[in-house]
Formats: sequence, C-alpha cells, structure tokens
Amino acid sequence: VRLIARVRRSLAKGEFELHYQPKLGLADGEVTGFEGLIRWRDEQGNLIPPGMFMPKVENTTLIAPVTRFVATEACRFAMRHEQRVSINFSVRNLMDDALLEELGEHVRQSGMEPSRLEVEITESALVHDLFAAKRALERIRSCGIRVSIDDFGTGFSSFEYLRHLPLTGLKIDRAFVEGLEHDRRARKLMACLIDVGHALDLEVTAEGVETQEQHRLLQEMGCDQAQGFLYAKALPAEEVLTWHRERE
Ligand code: G
Ligand code: G
Ligand code: NA
Ligand code: MN
Repeated sequence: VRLIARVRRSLAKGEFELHYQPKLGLADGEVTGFEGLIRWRDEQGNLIPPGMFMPKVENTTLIAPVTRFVATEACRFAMRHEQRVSINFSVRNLMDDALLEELGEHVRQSGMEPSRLEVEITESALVHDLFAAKRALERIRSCGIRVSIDDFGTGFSSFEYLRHLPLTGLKIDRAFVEGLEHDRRARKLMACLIDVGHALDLEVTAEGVETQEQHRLLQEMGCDQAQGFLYAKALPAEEVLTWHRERE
C-alpha cells in the first residue's frame, strides 16, 4: 500500500524513466530496434529496477498510467530517432479497452509509423483469457502496431494458441540461450523453437545473449534477432544513442 502511494506520487513528479536495450539483426549485426524498460529514480536519486515495484503495480489500476507513460516515452523515442521500439504490456493492460483506444489514437495523432512500435506480452498473460487476449491483440494490430510473445517457452505453453493470435514476433526466453554452448540438447531445442516461430511467419528474437559463442550459434541457426548483455544492457536514451553511434 505504501509502495503504491509512492509510485503514484513519483509518477506525478516525473520520477520514472524509460531505458532502452538494443536488439540486433543476426544476419548483419545491425541494430534493429530497442526494448523500453522502466526504471524508477527515487527521491535520493537511486535507480530502482522494475522487479522491485512492477509486480505490485501490475495488480493495481496504477498500471494504466504507468503504461501510458512508457508508451508515450517509447513513441517519442521512436519518432525522434527513427527507430523501432518495443514496450511491455501486462494482463491488465490487455484488458483495458480505454488504454488500447488511447494507444491507437496516440500513434495516429503523432503521425509515427505504427509498425515502429511493438508490444511485448508474456505467454502467461495471453493464456489467462485467450478469447479476450485475441480481441485485444486484433485491436492493437489493427492500428499497425506489432505484437510479440515475450519469454516464450517458459509460461504455460500450448502451441495451439499461437495459431489463433495475430502475432508478428516471438521472443525466446533467455533460459533457452543459457545452455547453448555446452549442451547439444539445448541447441536442438533452440533450433526447434526458431522453426516454430518461422513456421508461423514470426520474427524470432533470442533474449539474454551474453557470449560471442551464443551469438554465433544463434546466427548459424537462422534466428532473426538477438538481445542481451553481450551487446548492451538497458541504458538511458542518451547513452544508448551514444552506444549506437560508436558502434557504427
Ligand atoms: O529491465 P529489467 O530486466 O530489470 O526488467 C525486469 C522485468 O520488469 C522484466 O520482466 C520486464 O518485462 C519488466 N518490465 C520492465 N519495464 C516494464 C514496463 O514498462 N511494463 C511492464 N509491464 N513490465 C516491465
Ligand atoms: O521479461 P523481459 O524479457 O521483458 O525482461 C527483460 C529483462 O532481462 C531485463 O530485466 C533485463 O535487464 C534482463 N536482461 C536483458 N539482457 C540480459 C542478459 O543478457 N542476461 C540476463 N541475465 N538478463 C538480461
Ligand atoms: Na519484454
Ligand atoms: Mn522477455
């Protein structure tokens, strides 16, 4: 309760920031976009990671204004720097018709290319209420915004639901990337997951890439994109742009 009151106050005071973690195309190593990840700069100037407050926030109506902030920041970044940006949605966001309406309206009015924006949703959020999720995703897609499944392979996974949802991307959970170098079975499993994504015409991203060898293996397997500490952690806008410039 105290936490929620503090989050509400901090939101009004502008103490939240969106940091950006790059995604790379594995075919050519070029930056393809960024994932926006929220951070809380508290009164003392400490940076609080989302794991410390988002699980609580996600269970309250406060998730709407928090997500509105994230979406606004992400769209601004996407437009200003002509980049693709993804944001994370929680179950509540998906069931919030007013928020979905507002997001579509915001994208239309801003004049940004809607496909520059992508919404990431975990498997578990989708299967929570598949019928409602499908309607919500159709609504998001109808605005031209992209939709990908986050942390794929770790939720309650039936593959059947994939066929019914209007997805554009699939992010394979970092748990599958971890074992790649040392475990032949992990490599086979990863290859299959990539195939599942491609069979459904989805853009496949591997999360949590930390070593050059993992990068090489994913490239060899034909994975489309990679994201992870090997390239960069989530950084403030200015820093990630500097990182991007220096890489070129
Ligand atoms: O950035 P970091 O790896 O610390 O993020 C931890 C978790 O917080 C991740 O699961 C991420 O999806 C979640 N998270 C970060 N930013 C947001 C956000 O804007 N909205 C939601 N719903 N979750 C977020
Ligand atoms: O659940 P989601 O995929 O949105 O969470 C992103 C989280 O993953 C962030 O907290 C981010 O800091 C973390 N992350 C990003 N890259 C890596 C990585 O290479 N290794 C590990 N261990 N975590 C990562
Ligand atoms: Na995510
Ligand atoms: Mn993820």
